[in-house]
Amino acid sequence: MLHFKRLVLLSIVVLSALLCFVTTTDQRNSTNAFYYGVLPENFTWGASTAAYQIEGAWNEDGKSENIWDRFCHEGGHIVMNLTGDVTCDSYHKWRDDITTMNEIGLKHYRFSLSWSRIVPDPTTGVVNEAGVNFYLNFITAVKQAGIEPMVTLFHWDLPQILEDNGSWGNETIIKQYQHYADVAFSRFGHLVKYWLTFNEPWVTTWMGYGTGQYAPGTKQPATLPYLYAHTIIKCHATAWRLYDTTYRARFNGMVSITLNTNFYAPKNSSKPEDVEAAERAAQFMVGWFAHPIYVDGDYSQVMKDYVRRNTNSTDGSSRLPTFTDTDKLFIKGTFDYFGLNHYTTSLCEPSDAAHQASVPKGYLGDMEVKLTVDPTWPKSPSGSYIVPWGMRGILNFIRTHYNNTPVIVTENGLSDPNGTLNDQFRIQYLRSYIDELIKAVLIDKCNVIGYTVWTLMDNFEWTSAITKKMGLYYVDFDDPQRRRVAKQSAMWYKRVIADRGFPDPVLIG
Ligand code: BGP
Repeated sequence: MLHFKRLVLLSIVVLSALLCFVTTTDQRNSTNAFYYGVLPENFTWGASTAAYQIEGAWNEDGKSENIWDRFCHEGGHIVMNLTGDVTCDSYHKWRDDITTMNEIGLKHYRFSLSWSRIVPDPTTGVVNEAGVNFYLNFITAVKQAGIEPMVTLFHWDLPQILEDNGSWGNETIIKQYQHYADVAFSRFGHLVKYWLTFNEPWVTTWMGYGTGQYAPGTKQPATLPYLYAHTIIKCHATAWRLYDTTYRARFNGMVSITLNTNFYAPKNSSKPEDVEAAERAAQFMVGWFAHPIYVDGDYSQVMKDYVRRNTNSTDGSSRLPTFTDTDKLFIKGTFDYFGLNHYTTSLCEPSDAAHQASVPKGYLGDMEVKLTVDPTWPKSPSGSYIVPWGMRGILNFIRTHYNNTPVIVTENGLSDPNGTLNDQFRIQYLRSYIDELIKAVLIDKCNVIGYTVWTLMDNFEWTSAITKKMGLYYVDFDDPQRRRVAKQSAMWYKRVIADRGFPDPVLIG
């Protein structure tokens, strides 16, 4: 029996080595190979939400209007003109949320603060004590439940008054954001180990001000995303430096930013131009923010070159703004870990004339990449492609491009159309993506220290509102009590957390 186990162990080692050889060259080849593995004790497992998506109470206790309140109330943007006015009602039902976290055995819970609840009018800076107390009670209770709060300062819900004052184009927002961060660090810092300055600035800037699909619905794809991203990067650095100089010694927390990115794979990995296109797409997406923060304080050379050449100006100027040397020093190194939101993968090849003509002039055209998918990839009910090996790919991209910085996956998950309790396809999705993460850690030595499911419970999924269900818990939005009911995936995830991954049945058997 002992011999048999040794033999099995040996074959696993040999197989892993082989797998490692194959997959470090191209993650695609590992698609079907399930890999048993257990992550270290201190690896943190969690679930995510965001203020606008779960809180409701949009105008209670002194909270001011934000751009998502305005966008939903305006009508014409959201499915069935639904709003987040009540949604999961977590502002009143937060104790129920903590019950669900306990049931699953989460190690951390990621959620966001609503700026307009804490500082309703950032132009005066007056703090709303009712808003602060709401979060203080909530964070204290999460902590008492033995769960680490992971707090996002900004998850897209800009106070409307700041939007009206020139939005991210008016640089006084940097001081206003700094003040808001200061309030959060000083009032909650003793309870919070993980901070995130921004959730997905790519979405804020590109979808809010480029395509206009998201609040506030502005469509200026050539200019505003670049200008606003520039300010957001400065805001991030300002908050990180504030924590570093004023709070770190006392609270010893970790501050970072969460970036969303697909994995960009060459359409044909034996074509150098496709490999280059994949690198360029990644530099335009994750690199847009990560290169300044994690590498050298500045945008990547390829992004600078391509935006300049597509600006096509007579004086050689670019639509991409420039950081001064002082900015670069200030921005470089403003991280304690890497927050990653990852869902899907794109295939890349150089753009051709037809494709260039089909995309709006600006950000998408500037990168000169044609993004496609493999039509054989399975799709989620809401249409996003399920590509588990992309998780391993993007983690390796971060390892090689950003000096193997510790990564926390801050979002990953799947939608379903009806919120079924027997959500086997969600279990399949999470199982395969977590397995690729385990391969990245145990085989490729990627420095991943945490994983977070999007999302704890069905909630207000932006323009899809409550028609897109992504939760581990089902929420009945017709029930005034908004009861939360565990789906199969919640109990499955509980097991994964308790097991720290997928222990090999042969080895433990
Ligand atoms: C992320 C957001 C989340 C959530 C999630 C849903 O971009 O940070 O708030 O909405 O996406 O995923 P998707 O709608 O891309 O399937």
